[in-house]
Amino acid sequence: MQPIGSIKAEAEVFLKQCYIDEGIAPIFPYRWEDVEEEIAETGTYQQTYDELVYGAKLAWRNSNRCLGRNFWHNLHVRDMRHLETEVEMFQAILEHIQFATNGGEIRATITIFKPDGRRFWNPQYFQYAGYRQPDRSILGDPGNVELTDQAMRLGWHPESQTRFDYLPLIIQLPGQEPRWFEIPPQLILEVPLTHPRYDWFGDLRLKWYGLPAVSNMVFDVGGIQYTAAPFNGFYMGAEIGARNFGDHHRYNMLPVIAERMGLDCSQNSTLWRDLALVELNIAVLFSYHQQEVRLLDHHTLTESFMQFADSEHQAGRLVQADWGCLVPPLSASTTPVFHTQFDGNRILKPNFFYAPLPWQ
Ligand code: NRG
Repeated sequence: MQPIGSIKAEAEVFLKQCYIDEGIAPIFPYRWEDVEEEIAETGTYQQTYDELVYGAKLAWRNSNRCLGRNFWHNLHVRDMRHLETEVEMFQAILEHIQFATNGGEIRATITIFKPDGRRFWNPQYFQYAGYRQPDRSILGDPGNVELTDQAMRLGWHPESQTRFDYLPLIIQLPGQEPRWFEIPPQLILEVPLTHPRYDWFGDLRLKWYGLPAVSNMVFDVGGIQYTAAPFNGFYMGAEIGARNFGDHHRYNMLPVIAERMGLDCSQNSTLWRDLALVELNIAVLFSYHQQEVRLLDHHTLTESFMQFADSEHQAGRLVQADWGCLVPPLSASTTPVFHTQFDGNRILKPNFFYAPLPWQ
């Protein structure tokens, strides 16, 4: 529980801004009177649906590491604060998945649960397990080894271990043991990767999911911390092509692809990694487009981010940005963001924050 003083101070700043921006400033004093009373009586206050919607959009706009912020106006906000049990929450997540996936026409969506410390252990709805092998290699996604250990500790056991097993969704209510739930596979839109010129690419049997839904960040708004408020936008191709499959400590596919391409991998200076990286990214963009699953390439998305910066300036606001996170992980200097110095990297609220790992 946070001190009343800080809830009150943050609530006042947030609500004032909300009512001014929404063009209903004259209502603010009445609303504030009620909120002050509610905080005095209960130590906290209930935000209205409209305040929640406004706050969630602002939190997105304030996310210094997000390149997709030009779309901040288009966020679907699902108010699920009335739900109590893990089963009810899981049901709401399945609905989130269906609504947001929308047959590939991904819709940016956030589902907000009761702000009582409940949380998801998974960083995203969809995460592939990473299994430790006897020879110390990892089967699956090495990025998820710890979460996989935790899921197994809680009693989850996959029928057979493959490179692409979805981990169960782990939900924990305050003061209780976490419970896990398996997401029905038919709800998960997946994209098998193929390449427009390399027929052998399909033989690698790579695939990824369409919906990046972040479930481990705290939505912090007006003095209230929504510890379970999963949200999604859509992918930038390079998240998958450069990082998830390209990183040495993830699926590490560059050596395999370079070999299939017949590149000379004996020296760094042949740039075999760079050549393989570009072809891998082409495969991601090509496959998602062909299957009509919404995502953007890093050129188009960074251009859209520059439009966001322009419109923010036109609205008289500064653009807070974490340059190092916004610059795409390949071909950085071919994108406009690389050549731009933004106004600062201050953390404004409302915003989304990381919480400490739940099992530590
Ligand atoms: N890089 C991660 C996903 C992080 C969030 N990315 C988004 N978020 N696009 C990955 O899975 O590759 N979003 O809300 O759209």
